Amino acid sequence: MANKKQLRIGLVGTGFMGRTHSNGYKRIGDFFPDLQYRPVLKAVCARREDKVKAFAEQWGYESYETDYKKLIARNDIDAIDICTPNDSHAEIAIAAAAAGKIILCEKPLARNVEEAQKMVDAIEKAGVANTVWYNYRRLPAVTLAKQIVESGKLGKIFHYRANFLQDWTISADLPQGGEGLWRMDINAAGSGVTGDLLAHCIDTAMWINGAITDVSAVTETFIKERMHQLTGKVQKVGIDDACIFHCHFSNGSLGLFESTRYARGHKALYTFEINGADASIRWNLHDLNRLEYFDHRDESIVRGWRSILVTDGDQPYMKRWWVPGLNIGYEHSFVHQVADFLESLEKGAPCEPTFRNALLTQKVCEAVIESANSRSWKDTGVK
Ligand code: SOE
Repeated sequence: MANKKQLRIGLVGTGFMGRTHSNGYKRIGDFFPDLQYRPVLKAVCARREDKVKAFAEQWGYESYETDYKKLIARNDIDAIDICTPNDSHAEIAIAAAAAGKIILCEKPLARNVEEAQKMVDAIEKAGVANTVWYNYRRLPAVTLAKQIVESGKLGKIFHYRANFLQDWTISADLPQGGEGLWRMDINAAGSGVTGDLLAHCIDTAMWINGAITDVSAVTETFIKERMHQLTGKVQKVGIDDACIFHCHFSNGSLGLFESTRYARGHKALYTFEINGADASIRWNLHDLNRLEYFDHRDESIVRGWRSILVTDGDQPYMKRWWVPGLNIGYEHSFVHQVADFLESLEKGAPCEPTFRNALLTQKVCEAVIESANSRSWKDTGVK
């Protein structure tokens, strides 16, 4: 550690994402020992003192704060990592940028394009390093999918198809808002499945297949009113429970995307399939180390879907882990994101997706919601 540069982390938020990010920081020293930067878990921040204190003890943070402004004001913090509900991303990021901090922000960047644009302006004015945690990019099989598409093996791309299916909000008795349920509250989240789940699909899709230029969407809110956990009152539900959209990519291919929290039996099934003139690939999160590949150029008697177990040392990230044939999991995508971020600091290069890149995903999400509301095609403004 003596010869390493420290990146002193101030984490804001102690929920599910606070845990995934903290785990990411903690694994780096053991599995990416060659990186020059080492994260130091300096402080964690959340409003409730009992919770933040317990989180700091459990995850090994040296200290805690209950006010993010105090965290940002500290001289012993280099980077602010935002893991709070979406409604506070902009406020915290803009304050952190003004204080010259490096910023990592959980997805989606913001609730809407207006907020996201302000965040981009703030970090670019401050000139601080930044990234947004679209973690699925960094699963080895997903990174390999990008490499295969970039190699041209698929030929001209015709179709990109993605789903993100869950079933946790079907009960009408589930309240909206407050702890654990802020994703159900339009004011806290900005949107429903579009910003929460389709944002992942859109980020991966534009990373692999280029810009989504225009969209036509339909959304549905199956349960129109729910009790709000904070007020105790029954209130209108403002989020989209389900969203389906189709779109054009700038490379001429067609996209088809579906997300819902009402697909009984599915907890977090993220899938995509890409069809090109010569070959196709498909992937699903429940078998995350596997990439399936079909090549029409194979001799017909052996032609069929190949099942590639992405665990070899020459496949993305895998030389860092075990030996060929042994799987890694969901949490490793966050470790990889930390590793890539630290490497980008070392090189002085941007770590994608930067805030500016995540703004593009935000633009597509917003166009999707606008299209559904107006029942018309919408340009995304992304090229
Ligand atoms: C929602 O249930 C959720 O936790 C998303 O917020 C995450 O981004 C996704 O990766 C898993 O599902």
